[in-house]
Amino acid sequence: MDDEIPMKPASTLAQLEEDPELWARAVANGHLLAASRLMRYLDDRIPVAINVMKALFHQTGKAHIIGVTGSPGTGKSTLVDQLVAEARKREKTVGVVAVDPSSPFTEGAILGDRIRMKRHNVDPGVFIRSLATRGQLGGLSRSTHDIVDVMDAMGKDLVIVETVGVGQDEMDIVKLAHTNIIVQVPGMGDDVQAIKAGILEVGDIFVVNKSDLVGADRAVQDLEMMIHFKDQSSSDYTPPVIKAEANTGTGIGDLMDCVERHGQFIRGRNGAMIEKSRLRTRFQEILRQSLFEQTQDRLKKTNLGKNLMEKVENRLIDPYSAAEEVLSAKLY
Ligand SMILES: Nc1nc2c(ncn2[C@@H]2O[C@H](COP(=O)(O)OP(=O)(O)O)[C@@H](O)[C@H]2O)c(=O)[nH]1
Ligand SMILES: [Mg+2]
Repeated sequence: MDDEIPMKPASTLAQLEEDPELWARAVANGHLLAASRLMRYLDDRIPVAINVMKALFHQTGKAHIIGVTGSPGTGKSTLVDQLVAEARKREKTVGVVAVDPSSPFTEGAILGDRIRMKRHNVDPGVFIRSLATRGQLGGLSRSTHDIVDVMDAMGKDLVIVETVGVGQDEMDIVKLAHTNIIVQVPGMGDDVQAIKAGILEVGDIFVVNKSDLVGADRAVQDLEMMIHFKDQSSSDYTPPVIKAEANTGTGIGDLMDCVERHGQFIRGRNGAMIEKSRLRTRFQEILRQSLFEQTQDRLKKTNLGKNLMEKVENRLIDPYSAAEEVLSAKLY
């Protein structure tokens, strides 16, 4: 086969950097080094990575993308670890992306996740990637999706994204998953309130994890009631509520059944619409990020940004006019 990649890693990788098409093919063929290096380059914003993404685009769109969202400590990582094991039992390959930008212990959390998921590290059917997000203004969502696309292109059947459901970025991530699992734990009345404010709208499956704790049944009832009262006239899908104990694996089979059922549901008459909306979001977020970066770039190259900032601080100019001045300045 002429698209077979030579096995000597060093020369192969050097070769790839000169040929984005070859690199993309190596990723699509499941070449692990090619994929990890691409992910690293995407993190570091190395331009050649974008060319590889362009070449990879037509290999994407096959994976079932699953978001796992919930507050820190609800047991998302433990649950994802179990889901991976369950998916492997069902002979599916899996990619995992762990994102936790809000935690001050991000490094530690990620390390913990790595250790927890270590048992999957030797399994070639599983690819795990943690995203440490160091102040990437507005870019979290884009990088996450780049990574998801790479795993999709690698041919993973499922790509699971673990994220904390708080900020705008995370809501963007939620928009990009086919199936959103929202994780709750018993006794979080306030969180149930927070759910009302938005997450209820995007949840396809709700999990009451730590159901060994007091109040699990009550939490299930509360959620079911809220789902029931939500306007469902436009949908023939009702999000299920599952009780689980991630640390023992209880309820995981049920959960995976629900994931598969939801996958079938969206592949039905809603499929094309959801796919279009995902691509629209992706395009908008790339555009937003590119414009932002381009503007930052322009500001750095001159003193304009600094000068305007000082003027705004001293009330010499209003912030709207300052922003307009940046956008209309001829900097090149
Ligand atoms: N009691 C109980 N503890 C759990 C359960 N699932 C996870 N945990 C524990 O909850 C803690 C946080 O789990 P983790 O998966 O890191 O949560 P994350 O921050 O949402 O990813 C860990 O100590 C887990 O062992 C469960 O079903 N019951
Ligand atoms: Mg976690």
